Amino acid sequence: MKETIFNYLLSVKEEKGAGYIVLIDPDKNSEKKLEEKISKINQSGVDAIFVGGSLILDNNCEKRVAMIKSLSELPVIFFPGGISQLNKHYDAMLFISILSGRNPHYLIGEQVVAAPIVKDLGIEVIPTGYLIVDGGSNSSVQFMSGSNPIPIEKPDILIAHALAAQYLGKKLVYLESGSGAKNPIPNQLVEAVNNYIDIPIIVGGGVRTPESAYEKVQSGASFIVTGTVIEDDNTNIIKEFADAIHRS
Ligand code: 1GP
Repeated sequence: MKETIFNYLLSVKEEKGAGYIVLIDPDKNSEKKLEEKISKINQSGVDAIFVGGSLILDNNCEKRVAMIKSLSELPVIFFPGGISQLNKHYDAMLFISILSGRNPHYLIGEQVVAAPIVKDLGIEVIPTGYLIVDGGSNSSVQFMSGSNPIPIEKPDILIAHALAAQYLGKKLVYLESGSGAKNPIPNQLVEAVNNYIDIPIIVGGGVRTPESAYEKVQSGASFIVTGTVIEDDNTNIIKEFADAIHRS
């Protein structure tokens, strides 16, 4: 099998039961903090790094991504907040379509603009169906993408979207409650989706404790993403997350 980042992720799932991915927002991290954070990530059993944010407030995104790449001992995967964050330093990217929304720009518009640049840069793409689920607070991604989240009391709607993502040929489904969400996606919803689809599920948004991450894995998540909880100086918790996610 060709050695790709996607195959690496599949092998993590195969060997460890599930993977732990840390999200770094290239907007919020000073260069000094980045160094400390990535050194901690390298030593804590994390499987990959996602880089991206809904909005970048300066012109230093590429510089920070280059820095993350040079410091990281793990694959650095672009988790796109928009084409302005695209550059040559990523090992792969989630080629995301926000299937839960009905905004054509994030269903296909942004992807068309990005595709030729991605080809030119030679970045591996991982087709990903992105489903925004209500996390109990207004999320940046919801606002920036102009899309309504799927209500958590409507599991059938979520299941149908996840199945559609699979039938559209996506390799991953991302169940996103929004960065800093009040509530992470309920375990029963992860389980319900997992009972319907065969492709791996990524869960992110509002996961704040290793125990909660463990429960999502037990419910069928293949990858857990945390961002907010490891921002600031809370880096000691990274290893606890990795251990809990790999415990299953
Ligand atoms: C957001 O899923 C990620 O896109 C992570 O969310 O920042 O809440 O961990 P948190």
